[in-house]
Amino acid sequence: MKKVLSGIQPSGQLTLGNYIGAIKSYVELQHTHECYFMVVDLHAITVPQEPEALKENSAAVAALYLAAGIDPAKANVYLQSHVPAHAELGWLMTTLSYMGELERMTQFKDKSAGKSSIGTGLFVYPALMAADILVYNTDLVPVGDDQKQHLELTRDLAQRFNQRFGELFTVPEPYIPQYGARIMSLDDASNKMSKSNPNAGSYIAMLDEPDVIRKKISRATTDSGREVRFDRPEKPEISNLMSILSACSGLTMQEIESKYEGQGYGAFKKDVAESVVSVLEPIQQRYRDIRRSGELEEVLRHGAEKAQQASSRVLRQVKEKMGFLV
Ligand code: AQP
Repeated sequence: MKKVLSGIQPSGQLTLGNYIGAIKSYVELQHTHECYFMVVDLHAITVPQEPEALKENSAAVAALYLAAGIDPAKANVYLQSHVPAHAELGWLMTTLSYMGELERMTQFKDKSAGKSSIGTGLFVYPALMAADILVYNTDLVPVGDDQKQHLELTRDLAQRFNQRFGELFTVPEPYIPQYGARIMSLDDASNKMSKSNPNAGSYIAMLDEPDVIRKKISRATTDSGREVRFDRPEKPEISNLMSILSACSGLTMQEIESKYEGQGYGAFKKDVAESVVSVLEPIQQRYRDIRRSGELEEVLRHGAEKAQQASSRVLRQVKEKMGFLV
């Protein structure tokens, strides 16, 4: 069975972007692959996090995984910080990476832009992400297209290691959903929808109340004109809402275009909102049950145990090849 690994940072409330671009694929992949779905808390601290908020957000991300349909009997669900091999291989990968290649990462450039002091963790984090993936010899990594560059770096580091120390790492491939690989912000379709955006109107949180979702979508910026047409360069805002509707309803872009022909934006936006509510409302209900039940702790402990077994085998091989006494 091929292996899949992915993770989401507990750096705020998960958004519809996280759901469509990541979690939705996780749920599908668990049936056909050996899956490792982490809460990447070590990544979250590359920007400052309040300790209490980090704890709550970590539990919330894990509970949302389960609520969205990830089955802990099929997939390993755990916190990155509970499996020390990640941080250990992260250091080894850091020593294999070059300043120049890390400096080229657009996410680093975006997150550090305009800051007077930039954390070192933010800079070296792609090496930790590479370790997360390589420590299981992962085949496939479901990522939104914003993460493609980091995956390229992972592939380079895997090949560099294999050339220098002998074949060991699987060189992983990205798995990118056709639509929804990049859900954009509701107030400006030139930015991706992001949980750390200070304007809550720019994103739909997976735990937003249905009426809040309706309000946010009705207020979403729209392009001029009244034609519902998928055309990212000419109609970025409408194309974004179409991607959301397509991901939440299963309709193709063509079906959406013909359904709203001659109707203007009003009816279309209403249906986008209802499709999102119909996907998120049952997840929210299950989320509340999971948080109340107290089952999370056991799921995370069990997931970490299995991940620990798998990762320590590969880490040992890495250390042997690099010349550590093991
Ligand atoms: N807007 C998005 N559209 C599609 N996919 C998205 N992802 C995130 N936002 C979108 C995918 O979700 C996974 C986990 O992302 P993350 O939360 O660990 O980091 P991120 O990509 O930096 O997400 P955010 O919301 O923008 O977080 P902050 O604001 O904390 O930096 C990834 O697979 C990502 O592609």
